[in-house]
Amino acid sequence: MLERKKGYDIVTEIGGVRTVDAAYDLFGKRLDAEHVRRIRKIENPEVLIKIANAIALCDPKTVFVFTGSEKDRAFVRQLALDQGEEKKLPMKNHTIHYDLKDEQGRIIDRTYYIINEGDKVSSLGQKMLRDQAMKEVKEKMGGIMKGRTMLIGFYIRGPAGAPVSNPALEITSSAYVLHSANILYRSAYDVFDKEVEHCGHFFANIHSEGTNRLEDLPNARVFMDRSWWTTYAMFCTYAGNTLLMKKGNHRFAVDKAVYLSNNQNLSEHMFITGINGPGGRTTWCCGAAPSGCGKTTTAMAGDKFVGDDLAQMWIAEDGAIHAINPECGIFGIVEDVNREGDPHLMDLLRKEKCEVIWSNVLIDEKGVPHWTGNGETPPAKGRNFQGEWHQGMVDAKGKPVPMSHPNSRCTVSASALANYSKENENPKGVVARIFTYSGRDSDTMPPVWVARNSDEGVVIGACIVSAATATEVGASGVKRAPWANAPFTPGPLGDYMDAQFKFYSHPKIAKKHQPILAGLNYFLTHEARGGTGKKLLGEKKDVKAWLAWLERRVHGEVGAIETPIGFLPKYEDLKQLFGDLVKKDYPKDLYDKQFSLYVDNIVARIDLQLDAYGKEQSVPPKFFDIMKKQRADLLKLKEKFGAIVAPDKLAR
Ligand code: SPV
Ligand code: MN
Repeated sequence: MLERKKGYDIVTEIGGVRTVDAAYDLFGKRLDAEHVRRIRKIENPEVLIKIANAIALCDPKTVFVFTGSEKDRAFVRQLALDQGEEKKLPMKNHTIHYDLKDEQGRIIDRTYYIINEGDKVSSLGQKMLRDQAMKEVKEKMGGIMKGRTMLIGFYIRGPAGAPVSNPALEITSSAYVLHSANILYRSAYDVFDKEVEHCGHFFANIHSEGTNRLEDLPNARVFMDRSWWTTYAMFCTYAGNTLLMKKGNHRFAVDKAVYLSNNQNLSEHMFITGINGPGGRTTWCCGAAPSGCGKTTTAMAGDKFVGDDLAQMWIAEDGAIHAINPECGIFGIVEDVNREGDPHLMDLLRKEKCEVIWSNVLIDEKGVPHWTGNGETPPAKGRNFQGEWHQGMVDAKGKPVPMSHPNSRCTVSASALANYSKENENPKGVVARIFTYSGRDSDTMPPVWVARNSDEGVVIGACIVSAATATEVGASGVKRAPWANAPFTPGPLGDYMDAQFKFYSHPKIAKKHQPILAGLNYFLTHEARGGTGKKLLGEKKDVKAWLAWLERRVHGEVGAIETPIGFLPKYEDLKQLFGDLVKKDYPKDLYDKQFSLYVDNIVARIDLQLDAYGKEQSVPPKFFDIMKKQRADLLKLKEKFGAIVAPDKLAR
């Protein structure tokens, strides 16, 4: 359950502005004439009151109302340079931003949902009661913008007019944050009132980096108020902690889909990409993967790029699942981005194509960015996320300091990509037919498999596991990563799972638009399949073959081998697709390694999930039924064929 507007709105409680007149009064005192004129163009009372209270809380010296004009965009870029948050690089419109060396990812240990007494939150999230959160916000954010400029931006998460787009305010003292917002989101100053009226709500985000010293980091907080759809972030700069229009508001969109959409919306941590098929058709695919597991690369492997991080879906009147990307840019990890695997993204990074905000990479003496895995010759020295750097450098514990932080990023506009699709601007979205789930799984699941029905597909999503990545500060080991969306799922996972079951089996979905749900895994190693070493069995570019196989499968053009975990591709089909699309041979022995069922591993994985979900509240019984049936059927196979079952044994 989710109760909107329960308890009090913290910023209003602290700021004390409760009427439009009081808001205007405050604007008159705090804004210059031009910005009063700008803010007066906004008429929605709740928006005006929220902004006035943010000003009252943070106490900035000046207030800048961002209209989205070219002139305003230039102002924000310049301010980021003047405030020292970004530095110009020799390549035109490229800048570098550094986050403090101890804030190179999301600070999950200092991130909280603000809740009311009795509210249930996900077992994977931290919560704080409203009164306590108010105390912290007041203490830590009171007067935090003294002597500074507050920037106020109006955006829409998604194309204007789409039924699941959400208007959002970004209020910050960081010009880097607003600059990033201007690349990643659609500015909506002119249509903000209309969009708020259409949706009946807006998301609000208030951030200040404060003094931004290393010693401030213990005081850093990320708060998300589920009842008032407002976020607060302080003493931090990493965009995943500060540009809360991204993952902060994604969490609100997840709540909205799970609790308020009648099972007709989903909000997912998924890319959206179009795959060209025979006869000139395009089939749209959405895919989930935990942060740092190749989601951007998979999106780029498509022929028509829409988005690489977030997807919001709804079942439309035509009986199809439509999807939009709430964003219009990429905040992408650069590690391992290279010519071979990511030619389109490389073009933006290495040629003078568009604005790029680099973060936390190495800048050499000539002002050129470098990062680990770029396939180029590394420089001897330079400056990176932790200061001066040289080849062979080790930290105080003797550990090598990498050239770039593994969570180093680039912020670019998606429209600059050679494979960008204008469908990203279509308020009707794209009709999505393929949904994939993947993780960083070195030893268990095959590169691609398709669920036999939507319920089994939901279970594939529920069972993603992944090696920890650098996107969260302090994370290590192998973790469960349900739907790759659990870090952004505010409510109990059982509620989320129930919403997934109901969405994908919704009677409104027409037969001809029925989607397929599939698992993907790029990370099987030689050592897990009888060889030696941690080298991967596949290559990045193989993704094209897996996606193409799914494209043919959803159109009923390729057969499959039925197994207890779902359908596996047939060798001949893959061989053909590898030859045509990846331009390489696909040997049968590689197929056997990749697609044989390693029964003991899969059963161990099922047991892990049964155990973990057994401890969660309100998990639909269907989940346990499916897992137990798969387990029993796998053990039957083992009895008949042994612990390693080659796909040919199951082919009929
Ligand atoms: C991710 O980590 O999933 C990202 C970047 O997309 S962040 O904004 O940190 O969430
Ligand atoms: Mn993400």
